[in-house]
Amino acid sequence: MDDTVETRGDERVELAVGDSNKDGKPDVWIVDTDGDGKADLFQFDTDGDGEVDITIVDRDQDGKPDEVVDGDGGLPPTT
Ligand SMILES: [Ca+2]
Ligand SMILES: [Ca+2]
Ligand SMILES: [Ca+2]
Repeated sequence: MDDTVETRGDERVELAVGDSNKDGKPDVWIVDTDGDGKADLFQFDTDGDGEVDITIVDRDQDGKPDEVVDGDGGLPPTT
């Protein structure tokens, strides 16, 4: 599966990066892809191996997921 999930834009502005399991490695990424300052891409590393396991896209930024895919959706984190 190497299709890149469709997002609002091609940017990757990481609004917040979290470490929910406190192992020192990021596992939650909240991202703005179109530069409007609002989050529209959410990624989670649920097993702590550093690779994204779930990607959620909120294309209309209404707070409700529009697409949920396994893996990083072709959009790996930069951090
Ligand atoms: Ca972590
Ligand atoms: Ca946005
Ligand atoms: Ca993982």
